[in-house]
Amino acid sequence: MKYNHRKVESKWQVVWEEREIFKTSDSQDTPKFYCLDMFPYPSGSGLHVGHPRGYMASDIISRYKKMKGFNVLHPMGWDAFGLPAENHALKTGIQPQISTEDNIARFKNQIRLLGLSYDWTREINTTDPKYYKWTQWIFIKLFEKGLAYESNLPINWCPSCKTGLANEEVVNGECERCGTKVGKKDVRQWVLKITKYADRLLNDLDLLDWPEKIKEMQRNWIGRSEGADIIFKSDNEDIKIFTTRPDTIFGATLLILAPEHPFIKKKINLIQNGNEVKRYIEQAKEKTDIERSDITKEKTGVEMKGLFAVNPANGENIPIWVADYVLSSYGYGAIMSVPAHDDRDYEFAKKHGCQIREVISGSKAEGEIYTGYGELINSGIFNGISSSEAIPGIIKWLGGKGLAQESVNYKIRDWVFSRQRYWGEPIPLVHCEKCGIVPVPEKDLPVILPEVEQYQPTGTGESPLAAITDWVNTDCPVCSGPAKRETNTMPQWAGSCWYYLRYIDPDNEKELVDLEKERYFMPVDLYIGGAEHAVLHLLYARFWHKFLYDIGKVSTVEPFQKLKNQGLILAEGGQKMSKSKGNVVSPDEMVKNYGSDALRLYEMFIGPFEESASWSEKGIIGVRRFLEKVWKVKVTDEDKGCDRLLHKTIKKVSQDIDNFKFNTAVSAFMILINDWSRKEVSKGNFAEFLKIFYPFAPHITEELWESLGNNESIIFEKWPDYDPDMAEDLKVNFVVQINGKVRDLVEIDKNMKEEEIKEIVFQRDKVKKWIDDKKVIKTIFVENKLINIICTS
Ligand code: ANZ
Ligand code: ZN
Repeated sequence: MKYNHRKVESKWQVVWEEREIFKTSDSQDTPKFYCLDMFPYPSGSGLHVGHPRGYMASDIISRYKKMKGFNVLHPMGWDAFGLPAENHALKTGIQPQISTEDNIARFKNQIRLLGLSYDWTREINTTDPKYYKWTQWIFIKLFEKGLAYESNLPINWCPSCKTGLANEEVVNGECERCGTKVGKKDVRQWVLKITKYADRLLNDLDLLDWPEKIKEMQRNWIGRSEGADIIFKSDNEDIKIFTTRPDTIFGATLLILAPEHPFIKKKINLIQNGNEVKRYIEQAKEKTDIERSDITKEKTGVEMKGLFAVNPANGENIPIWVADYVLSSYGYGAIMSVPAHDDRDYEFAKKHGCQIREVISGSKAEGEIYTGYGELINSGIFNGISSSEAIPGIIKWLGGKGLAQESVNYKIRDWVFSRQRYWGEPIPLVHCEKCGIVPVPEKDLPVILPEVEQYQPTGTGESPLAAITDWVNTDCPVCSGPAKRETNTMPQWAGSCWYYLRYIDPDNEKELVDLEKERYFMPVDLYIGGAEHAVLHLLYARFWHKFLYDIGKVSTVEPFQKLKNQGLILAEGGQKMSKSKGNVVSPDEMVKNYGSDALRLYEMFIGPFEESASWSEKGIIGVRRFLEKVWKVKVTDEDKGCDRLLHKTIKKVSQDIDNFKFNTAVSAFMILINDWSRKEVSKGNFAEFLKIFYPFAPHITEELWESLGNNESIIFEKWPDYDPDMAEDLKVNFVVQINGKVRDLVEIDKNMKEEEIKEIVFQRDKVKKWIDDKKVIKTIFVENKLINIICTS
């Protein structure tokens, strides 16, 4: 009978659903395994074959763990708030509520066709009020603990999306969503104090089994620097600077302020060239922080003539400059500039003719400066001391005069959390003239996102919700007086900060998650998704999780114990798949033509899981042929005895799944089936093969399993054990003779051919020694026993 994948696959998808075999049990009598996929944003264009590569891997792991006796939690849902649906609404007038629902239906259908083993009874959708009630609840807890605050500082603003953005959403100075250059704007906003968790977010990375690359990106993003705050006095004012190199202070020959520094405004009348300074400050406003800190750009700046600052180490009067490479957003927006030992300061001083004084001795190349640690020179009482001693020494010395103290700085900024857009969770706060800002009481949650007619962002810093007066006007929950609702919405990252908790207890109306269930299922044992979320979702979720830990809602300090990133699948030819390039391969079509099992198997076979790989239609055709060979294996009731290759395959596949080497597991299957296509295979052996093949190609294996006379799904079978002795390659001790005398003994695989053995043998020192410069005349070979090398004597 021919292998008809359409018939087989749709049959089993229905059976699985009807028998609810992927339903996760809440009873806690077996060990659990929580296997989580990053849930998708249901976009309008559907999935391409690259998206589900991670889902296929997590599906293999989930089915494998289930057969190993774990109670597997393997859920799926929808991260459905966000700009694309809203922009679509702007273009077409179709409500985001409706297009989102359509897109989810489409995605779900695509995912179903792949035969993935999700427990759909736990499906969640971040735009469902029953879900976002708890997103709002968490926000209120953050607010109550002083971790959500209102701010009016200038923030990143995307002029195209007409909304504020978090630092993490600005990539190389551009909006993460639309690529428009991001500017600054003064907008009232809600900010979350992620900085309060900076140290824990940094330190606890050590607890995680994550790719080192992602951990390093988070470390850099948090950017912890140890150093000192030092006060420079000028005209009776204190100017505080942050430095990581207090040991260089005797070489601080100028003080440089960021253009936004308040000292400048305050003293503008004392500055002889005040107009020039003002002009410079205006120009600086046009630049982004990225441009300003670009090391390849020329270091511009203006001296503030008539003003001086006192270097607290040596009492010298040093000039004060304004320069835009000093950022107002880091440290105190002021630096002590040490041209002899800092590259940027050196460039600046060279260009503007400022004094350069060496204070650390160290060897350097011609025309360069020394930026390392060393011995102090030109540094008064600290001369001759090493940097490592001088750093605490100088801090202590100046500290005694009240001019310095140890300090730690972070690059990470608080998280700008409000968006001036429509399609997001309303921030559940009320502004009352009498009571101020009041959180909406828990009993009144969720604050439902009202339907609007106009999605147009206003661009004024207010969201489209501000125009719905009967929604905005409300009663104050405290005094019942007239009050107005907060009209900003949450960013697209809010719902994904805690969704993994909701799968554990999706219908709980009293709590975001039942504590006992949480304790059983958490942490997530394996999290699979793209690497592009390194400092966005993966950092934000860790932050919320730690907060939930602090208020006693979760029991683990980290949410995701192990993380794996899937590599991209590129188009044939190596380009990125995209709709605009017209090179997208649709999974639906592949499933139709070759079957879901073929697609799953091919995406695992295509290359190492974490590396990118190019699609090839020939490749999937090859895999499909392999499945046909599996279909045609001749099974017999006769006992054919033990099969060494089968044991070897069980061992290899088990280890490969544990190590995420799905590609080599597929190769192992191919080797086995090639061997089996030449013989008859006993029923028992074939059954063992089906069990290990099942996680990779579940439909065909269910069908073949049934044809062996089984009624239950193969998922309830126990993962096969292998006999370690049988799984070993057979080895033999092989004798090497030279001119009839035994000279060496080598262990080789049984049945090795003469040519292969020669390659090994002639490389051996013991053999080389005896042959030396003699000529080999002939060899005598006895399989599995010996080789006799006859040479000239
Ligand atoms: C004097 C000095 C001498 C410095 C030296 C470095 C080398 P990280 O490691 O990134 O934390 N700095 C401080 N505030 C700044 C700001 N707002 N804008 C631009 N630069 C700023 O860098 C800390 C160093 O960056 C500080 O140490 C300061 O320069 C500079 F041989 O102080 B240093
Ligand atoms: Zn009130």
